[in-house]
Formats: sequence, structure tokens, C-alpha cells
Amino acid sequence: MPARADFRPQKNTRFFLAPAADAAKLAAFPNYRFHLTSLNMSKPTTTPKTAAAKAVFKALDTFKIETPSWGYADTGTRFGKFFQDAAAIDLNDKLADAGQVHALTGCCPQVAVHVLWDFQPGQDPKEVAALAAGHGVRIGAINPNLFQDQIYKYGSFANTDPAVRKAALDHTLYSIDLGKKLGSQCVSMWLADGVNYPGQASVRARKKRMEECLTAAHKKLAPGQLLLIEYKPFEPAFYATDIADWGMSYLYAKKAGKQARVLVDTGHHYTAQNIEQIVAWLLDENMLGGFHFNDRRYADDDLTLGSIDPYQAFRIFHEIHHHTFDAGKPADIAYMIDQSHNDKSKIEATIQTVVTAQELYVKAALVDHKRLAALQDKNAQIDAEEILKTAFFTDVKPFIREWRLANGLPEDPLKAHRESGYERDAAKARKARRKELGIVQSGSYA
Ligand SMILES: [Mn+2]
Repeated sequence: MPARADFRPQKNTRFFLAPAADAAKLAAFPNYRFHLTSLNMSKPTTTPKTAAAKAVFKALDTFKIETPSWGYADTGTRFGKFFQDAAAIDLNDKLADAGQVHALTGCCPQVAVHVLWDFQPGQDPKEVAALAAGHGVRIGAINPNLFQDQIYKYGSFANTDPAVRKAALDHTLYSIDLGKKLGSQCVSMWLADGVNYPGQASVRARKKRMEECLTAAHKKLAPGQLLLIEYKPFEPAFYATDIADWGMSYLYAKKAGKQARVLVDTGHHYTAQNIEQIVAWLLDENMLGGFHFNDRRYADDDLTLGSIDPYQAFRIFHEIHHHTFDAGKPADIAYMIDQSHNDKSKIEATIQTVVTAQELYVKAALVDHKRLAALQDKNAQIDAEEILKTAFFTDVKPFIREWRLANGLPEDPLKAHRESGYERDAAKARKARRKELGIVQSGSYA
């Protein structure tokens, strides 16, 4: 059994916090990014011919999805972690891996970051922006961390202690400022606040304190910056979570101010919940800020998008395309991935996720909205339902391959990644670097 001390330096249970590489090391670190020029590809001459191909091209030209920095690092469950040599050690590694995914898919120019896991105290945001640019990506959503520190035992914004609330607010304001300096639009707030036992706290008093802090954070937003408020029914608190569902997020956002929106994490629902209906309502109220995509079989499992229920993700995308058709313009939605790749290869799992997201988004774009509206007016339920099913079962892979070729991308991103040797080289280099930095990996939970 590993000693408890083996675990402590890692600071948190899910993610490995590595020391920052210094500037010289970052500069010397080889960039394994797959060079597209090395591919023997035909010139991008393909243009869409059929109506379906045109719809696919139109959808893919605008669809971008943000990958999470933590999806490239060693992660696990509350029972422990299994380490991978190729897992990212620090932010430079994470951005390099994100750059590889973007280079292969052309779909992921932004990377979501977690302030405590990715930024060193006092680190110059310009340096981070330059690091990202060097890997061909930008910094996307900023995620403050209001759940890791010991002071948050009884919550952050809803805590009874004004000093804890102040610490949480200060960290949030620091995160908002980081976002301003990095030119990032979204600040994603996930509050782990809640209580474990009935009678433990005043539900209404906690609500009021949460409102006050969210409103104070909103005041510091720059024009154009958005405060996304995520909800989750349970975990880590198991009796009452302070932002348990979309209605609570919606109310907090409305009270916080005009630049606050709801963030829908697909895993943060009870299994029977109709997520696409929530999405449709939020779209209609102009309150949908964005998504954290993942899939789950039981609860917040953080599995690969579409691995369990691809039709559900399709139905969510259908509500979005349907809204665009009715509104005449797309809503401003931040598509993000929030997954833990515990046992899959991290970069491969991310590519698989992105490709799946593209396929499901495109399938939903094939729905004939005009015809659907006519059928809905007549209550022609079978024919209306068949429109959705036909779109869902359409093989869109050939169209997506065409789009990739037209955009100078590899036809099969996963295959191209495997052939690039990126992962093998990264594993070798990172294994050596862990040794050099004295990083001791321990899979122990406690
Ligand atoms: Mn999330």
C-alpha cells in the first residue's frame, strides 16, 4: 500500500498537478504536432454537389467544439487513478495535445482551462496566450475552482462564513480578469456547494448568499464576457445541491445580470430527464450559454459523447438546428467537452468525441425543417418522427470525409493521429520528464 504522503503532493483527487515547466524547458520541448503537409493528400478541390452534402458542409463550417485541458491529463475516479505515460504533465503538454486534436479535426481551436490546475500564481496571461498560439490553439472558457480547497468544506458562495465567501469571490474575480486578459468569452461557474443532511442549513439563506456572490461576480465582467452557470443535481453534496437544476441556474443567471447564462452539462441530469426539452426552453428564453458534453449510463459518468445514447445528443442538436431555422440565425452557444478519459488514451478519446460530435451535429442538420413544421401542424406524428429517425440513421461519414478533404484535413483523424507517432513520442518524452522532475505517480486514493 502506498503511504498516504504519496498522495498529498498531488493536491486533488482527480487531477495531477504538476510543477510548471520553466520557459527554457517549454521552448526546448519538441512539438509533436502532426504536420498535415506530410500527408499525401489530394488538393482540396471537392465542392459539395448534392443538397445533403451542401447542408453538411454548411453545418461543419461553423461547428466548433472546445476541448478541456483536464481531458489530456491523468484522471481517475474517487477510487484512484491509472496513469498513462503519454498523459500531459503541465499546461504546455495539454495545449500541445489540444493542438494535435485541432490540427487533425479542424474543429477545436479553443481549449477550456481550469485556473488552479493550469495557471501558476502570478503567471502572465500573455505568456499562456503565446504558449497556446504556439500550439495552434487559443484559450477558451476559464473555469474557476471553488471546490478543491479545504475552506470549501461547507461550500463557497453559499458558505455561512463571510471570509470563505470573500475568498471564493476573489478567486472568481481573478478568473474573470484572466479571461479579459486572454480575450476569452466565457467564465464557467460550477459551484459544488450543497449540504449532506436535512436540517444542516437554511436552504433559503444559502440561496441568498449564492445570489449575492454571483451578482457581485457579474458586475466585474467586461462587455461581451459571459458568466455561465452550471447545475448538477447531486455530488459532491448528497442531500441538497445549491444549484441543482436548470431552473435554479436560470433564476440565478437572471438575478446576476444580462451577461449570465445557463450551462448545460449533459451528465448533470437524472437519467430519465428530457435534456433536449430543457435545451429548447433555454433557447426560447435566450438563456442557453453553452454545453459540457459527455455521456453517461448512470449518473455523472463523464463517458465519451455518444458512447451510450447517441440519439439523445442528436435530439439536443436537433432542437438547436430547429431553433436556428425558426429564428433565422444561430444562437451563440459555447460547445464544450467535459469528460474524464480515465482508461482510454486521452488524445484518441478526444478525437473520437469530436468526430462523434460532428457526425451527430451534421445528422441533425439534415432534418427538413420546413416539411417537419408542416407535419407538426397536421399532428402527423409518425411522419414527423420518421423525419428525425431518417436524419439520425443517415450515413454522414462520406460527406464529412468530403468536407475534410475540401479543408485540407485528413479523411480519418484517428487513423492519421495513430500514423503520426505523436502519442508514442509524447509517452517517451513525458516519461523521461517525469523522472527528471521527480514526479512520483501514485494511483492511491488515500
Ligand atoms: Mn461540467
